[in-house]
Amino acid sequence: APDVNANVIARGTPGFSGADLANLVNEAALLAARRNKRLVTMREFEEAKDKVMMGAERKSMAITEEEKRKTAYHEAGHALVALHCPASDPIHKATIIPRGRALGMVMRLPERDQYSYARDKMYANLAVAMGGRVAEEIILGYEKVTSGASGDIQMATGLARSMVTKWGMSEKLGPLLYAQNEEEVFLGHSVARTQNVSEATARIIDEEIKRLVEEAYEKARKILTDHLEDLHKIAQALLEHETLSGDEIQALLRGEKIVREIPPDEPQVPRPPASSVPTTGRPRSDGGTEPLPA
Ligand code: NHX
Ligand code: ZN
Repeated sequence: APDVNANVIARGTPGFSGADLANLVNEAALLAARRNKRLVTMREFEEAKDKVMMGAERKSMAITEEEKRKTAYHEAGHALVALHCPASDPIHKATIIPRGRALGMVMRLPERDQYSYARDKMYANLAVAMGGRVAEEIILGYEKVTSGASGDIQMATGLARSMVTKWGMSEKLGPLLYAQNEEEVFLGHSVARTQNVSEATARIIDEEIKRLVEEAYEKARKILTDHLEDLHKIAQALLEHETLSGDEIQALLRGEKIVREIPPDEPQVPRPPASSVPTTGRPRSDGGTEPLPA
């Protein structure tokens, strides 16, 4: 369908500037042009959005079946934990197509603009972050767990640290700001690390961060072991289809089969000569349109 749903694009591009959106529109137009299409459709917008937000697809990357299986279970773990955390943003898509630095990812999207961040969503995000590593551990076994979850671990640790040191979310530490080990930057040089918490407090901060992340790990572990069949279902479907939307994952778990209407790559509309390059630009008074970059 050629309809472009601006609402869906808006939901999927939180924090984009006007320039970012212009770039997105250009990428989508370039994709359409490459496909000899006369119209830019949602399909091009989706692909352009993924490229702009997460880096280019790396379909040529040589990945072993074993690596694919590991990635499928890791992403299925994130997805299944997200489905069981009501405070989590809904899943937009899960994929095992490598992109940028990642072998796979689960993208969640907020349903509307968010102006604040509540405790229940933080806990959900911690558990979802742990879901990938936990799935690896359940499926591959302790010995075969990989370093791949470093990004998830970094995200979860950073979130837990903010909760404890900035957002007053630890009972033990209370609603205080603990600016720990702030780097002093003087004339572009980092001069000294000022210690503005006592050693005793620093220890409690570390303990509280660890507690939050470990509780999230245990929560993810419980969800995945309680719903192991669903974990297998999602991973298998990822191995088969490579990318699943959030709706498809939910349908799958309801027992529905995933049916794909494969959109024809090039709807064979005859191309009129010359000015047939798809454009999203505003028509000019001379009848032309804004040029696309080479
Ligand atoms: C490697 N890359 O280094 C391979 C090529 C665990 C299935 N041997 O968590 O791709 O393992 O849910 C930000 C963005 C580390 C931070 C990407 C930190 C990629 C991504 C290394 C999935 N999906 N990890 C993930 C992944 C890897 C990496 C990152 C990052 C994997 C994982 C990368
Ligand atoms: Zn992950």
